[in-house]
Amino acid sequence: VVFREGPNGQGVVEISNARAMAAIALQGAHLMNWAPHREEPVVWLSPKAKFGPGKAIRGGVPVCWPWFGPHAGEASFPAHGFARTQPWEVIDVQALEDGSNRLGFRLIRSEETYALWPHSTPLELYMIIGAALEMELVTHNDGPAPVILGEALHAYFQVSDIGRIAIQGFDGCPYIDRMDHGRRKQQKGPVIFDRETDRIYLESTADCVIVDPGLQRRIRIAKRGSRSTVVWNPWAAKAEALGDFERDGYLGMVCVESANAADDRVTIAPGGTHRLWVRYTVEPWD
Ligand code: TA6
Repeated sequence: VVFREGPNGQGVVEISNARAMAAIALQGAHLMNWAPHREEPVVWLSPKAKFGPGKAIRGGVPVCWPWFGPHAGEASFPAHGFARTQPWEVIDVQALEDGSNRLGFRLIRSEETYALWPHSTPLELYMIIGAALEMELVTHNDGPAPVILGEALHAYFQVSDIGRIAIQGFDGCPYIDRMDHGRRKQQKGPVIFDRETDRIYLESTADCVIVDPGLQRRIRIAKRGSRSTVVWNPWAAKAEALGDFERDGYLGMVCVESANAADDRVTIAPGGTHRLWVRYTVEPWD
């Protein structure tokens, strides 16, 4: 495990262990890439990702917290909350017996963040970096009143070609189609892509699998403590407008975000703790 200065002067933690390689920026405790050995990188990072204060890194696994999407009441507040653009500190580094590493991070709160979110809710993120990748986002409520939390691990996965993959695991799930005025629809069969896609799958607690014939691999996403899953690909025009995608970069990625993003936001009672846990594994192509 090596600590080095990153592209924006922020710290970066680099891990190279018996099972995998990874890099995490301290801005946002933002996992930027993860590659199990002998595998193509599983997590996608835009070659045009921008690194700077207040700017979310395009790719990896951004932490969306303590709200998802635009703020319900204040249009000036940052989309997807502030955790992903704030500094975090490392609170734990362990080498595990199976050759992987466990890292712990804590969000550093400030006047700026209390102005956006006036609650005492310490936030920690734990990762186990190995042949699988586990992440657990832990929110404590140290305040006197219940808090309502929106959140997502907004993971970008590398794929061979968005037009050739399918995502299994949502058959029959209701979803909000954000490309069709938020209309509620029902998924039939696997999710496939031929246009900008931005959906919140509700009541989606089962594993899902990204099936990628081009890379001959299946990426399994397991989760606990998350009731919705956001599936997103910006397609050409939106990717161009966002400005931190390479030309045609959208073809090589898909977001599958384990979330509590809609009417499944989480209420944490005073003294309570909420955990959102995910595990990403690559399955052989049989
Ligand atoms: O998760 C999907 C989404 O909410 C899209 O609507 C799009 O806004 C995407 O997140 C990226 O958001 P960002 O703030 O990271 O550019």
